Amino acid sequence: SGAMSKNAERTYIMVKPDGVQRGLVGNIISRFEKRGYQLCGLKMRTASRELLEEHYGDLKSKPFFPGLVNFMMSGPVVSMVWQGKDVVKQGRSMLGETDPLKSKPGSIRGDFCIDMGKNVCHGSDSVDTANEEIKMWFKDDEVMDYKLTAYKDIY
Ligand code: RTP
Repeated sequence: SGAMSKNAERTYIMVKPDGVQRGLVGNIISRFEKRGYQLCGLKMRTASRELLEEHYGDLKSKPFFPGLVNFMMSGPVVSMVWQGKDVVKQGRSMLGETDPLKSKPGSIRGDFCIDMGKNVCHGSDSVDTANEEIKMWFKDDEVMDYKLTAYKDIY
């Protein structure tokens, strides 16, 4: 049961409006699938200001906050819940650094962007934050709980 709960870790990954505009949704989903993670939630919508101000609540005092919220409202985003071993940390590492200049080729940001303001994707920075963000962006019945039978030896 220790192993079960470890593999049940979940994170919130979001393709930002620039990633959607540039047709990167499929590539990003594919990276998580191929790595071995399980897709538990998936939806698209243009987020409200209220939701974005809650999501970026810890950045409210930053000078870039208004621009960040406006950019995030500029078009639809794709929200995802991914599940599996160490998925919060692994997800951050697959995304790359916030600053694309520090992002290594091979990461999503390292492969696809050069601008901090348009860095393609978001990933939760801790297990606690992940659980909060999943609650913000998904209703309970929009997050699936199912067994991956093809990987029954792993999961
Ligand atoms: P994210 O939440 O989007 O995954 O990004 P993060 O944790 O790596 O970085 P965070 O500090 O939470 O910043 C959130 C987003 O704000 C934009 N940003 N712009 N112009 C700037 O100095 C600046 N700093 C951050 C980025 O788009 C970042 O992803």
